[in-house]
Amino acid sequence: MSLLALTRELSDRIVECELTHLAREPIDVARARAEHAAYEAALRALGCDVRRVPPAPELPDGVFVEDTAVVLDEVAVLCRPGAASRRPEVASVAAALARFRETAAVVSPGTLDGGDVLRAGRTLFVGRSARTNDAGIAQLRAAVGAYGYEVVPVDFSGCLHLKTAATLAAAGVALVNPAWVDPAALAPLRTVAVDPGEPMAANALLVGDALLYPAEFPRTRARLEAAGARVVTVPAGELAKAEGGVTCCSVIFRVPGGADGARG
Ligand code: CIR
Repeated sequence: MSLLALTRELSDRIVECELTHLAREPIDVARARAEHAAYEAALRALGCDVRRVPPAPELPDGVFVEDTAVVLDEVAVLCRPGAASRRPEVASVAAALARFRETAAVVSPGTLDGGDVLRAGRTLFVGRSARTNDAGIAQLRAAVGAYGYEVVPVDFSGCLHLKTAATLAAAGVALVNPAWVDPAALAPLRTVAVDPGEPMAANALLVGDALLYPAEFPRTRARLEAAGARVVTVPAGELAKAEGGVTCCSVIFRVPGGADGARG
C-alpha cells in the first residue's frame, strides 16, 4: 500500500476566495504558491505520491481540494460544497478519483465540505456547519454505512469547518480548540488542546506516523511534541489568509502498489 495525494495548483484568483470568519487581507500570491510548493515537497518527503488534478485558474478556492471528496479505502464520496462558487471544483477531482475508487455523490439539497469530515478509524465525525447540512450528512451515512463506518454529527462554532477546530493528531488522539468544539463530542478520542493564544492551531495533517503542521504555532507544536508527536512543519501563514489549513490542500488515500494501482 502506498499513499497518493491529490493536489491542485493555486489559482491567481485566490485573492477572491470565499471567507467566512476572517476579514479579507491582501494575499501575496507568490508567497502562497511557495507555501503550496513546500507543502507538496513535504508530502513527497513523507512518502506520498503527489499528483495534481488539472489546474482551474477560474476557481479561486480550487487549491483546497480536501473539500471536494471524502476518500475511504472502499469508496470515494464526492462532496457538494456548501459554497456555490466551489461546486465546479468537484468534477475534475471526481475524474481523478474514478481511476481508484467506486464513487458516490452528495446531491441537492445535501451539502458537504470535506473539511467538515474528521475520520478516526471507522468513525466519521462530521461538523454541522454553514457548509455542511443534515441532508449532506445523511447522504454520507448512506454511502459509507455498508462498509461499517459510523457517522457522528458534531456541533461546533467559531470557525469554518470542523477540522479548523479539531483534527486527528495520532491514532486515538485529536488536537482540538476547546473554545470551538467540545472535546466530549469527539469521544472516545483523547484530546490535546491548542495553546489558548493560538486558536487556529488545531488543523494538523497526519501522514503515516508524522504530523504535517503549520510553522506558525510553536506553542501548540510544543504541546504536540510533549504528547509524543513527530511534527514536520511547513510555512502556511499566507494560505491561512484564505481560511485554509494544512488538511485543506490535499486529498490523501491509500492505493495498492502506488498510482499505478488503479482499478481495472
Ligand atoms: C473557503 O472558504 O471555502 C476557502 N476559502 C477555504 C477552504 C478551506 N478548506 C478547508 O478547511 N478544508
